[in-house]
Formats: sequence, structure tokens, C-alpha cells
Amino acid sequence: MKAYLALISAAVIGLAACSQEPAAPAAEAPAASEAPAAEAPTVSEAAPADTAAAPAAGNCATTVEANDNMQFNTKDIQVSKACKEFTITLKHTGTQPKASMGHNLVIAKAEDMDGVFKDGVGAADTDYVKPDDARVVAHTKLIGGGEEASLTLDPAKLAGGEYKFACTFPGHGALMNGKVTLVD
Ligand SMILES: [Cu+2]
Repeated sequence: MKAYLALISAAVIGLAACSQEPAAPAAEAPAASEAPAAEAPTVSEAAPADTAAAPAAGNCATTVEANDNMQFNTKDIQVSKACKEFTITLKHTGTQPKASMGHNLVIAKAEDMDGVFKDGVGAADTDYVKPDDARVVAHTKLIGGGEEASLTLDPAKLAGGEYKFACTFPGHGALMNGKVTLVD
């Protein structure tokens, strides 16, 4: 009986020893996941070169990326007039949570943007966009790292004015903004 217990405890010690070992491979994991990430830009840079003008004509959707450094990956979203509906997908490529590094994408007339920001600051419950704000042409919900959200708008709403996009999370708008341009 004692020998049996000794075997069991030996097995438990053995298990405990084993369970500590995965620490080593886990420490290597980030290095492994960095490799594909580092290669990714090369792949996406190559893609536009191959397809040149193709995405512009009749493409009624685009993707905008936002990251943990409070940046969008573009300063100009081009919306084709020919589209009945245009979809903008916002992708948060970072890892930080919505509470500390949340992003949204809000479209409004350039001259209305200040007011949209001011009223949005207090609207944490509605993703930093004042409910039913008539100045807002369209907006996504607020997202955190690894998430995505999209908005769909009628390009006709952008005619005859200068429109901008921005993130209305408090403090982000100064860096996270750009133009929305209507193109043929
Ligand atoms: Cu933001």
C-alpha cells in the first residue's frame, strides 16, 4: 500500500514537473507570432501594385484600420459616387480593450466635427456619439483590439460639402481624423 502511494506521489511529482515545462515553449510563442505579422505588410503592399486601378471602379466597400497607437491607417477615405451604398469596415488591429483604446469611425461635415466631438465626450454609454446626432452622417460602434465594425452610407449624402471622419473616443480625434472624398 505504501509502495502504491509512493508511486502515485511520484506520478504527481512527475505531472507537476511536466506542467511546468510548457513555460518554455510559451515564452517562444510571441516570437513565432511576430514572424507572420512582420511579413504581412509585404503581402498587402504587393497586392495593390498587381491590381492597380481595379479596386477603384465599382468597389463599394473599403476597410480602415485603427491601432493601439491611436492611429488610423489612412487620412483619406474615397467613396465612389457610383455606389448606391458604400460600406466602411473599421478594423482594430491592436490588442488593447475598448475601455482604454476604443475606436469608432464617425463621419460628419468638417465644420460640424467639433460639435460632434464635444457632445460625444459625455456619451460614453452610446459609444461617444450623442444619440440621434443629426450632424452625424454615419458611424460605427466603438470597438476594442481585435474587433471590427462597419457602417453603410449613401454616397449621395456626401455631395456638396467637405466631409471628415474621426474617432470620437475622448482625446483621439486630434490624431485620428481624415477626409472623406467622393470620387467617380
Ligand atoms: Cu480612437
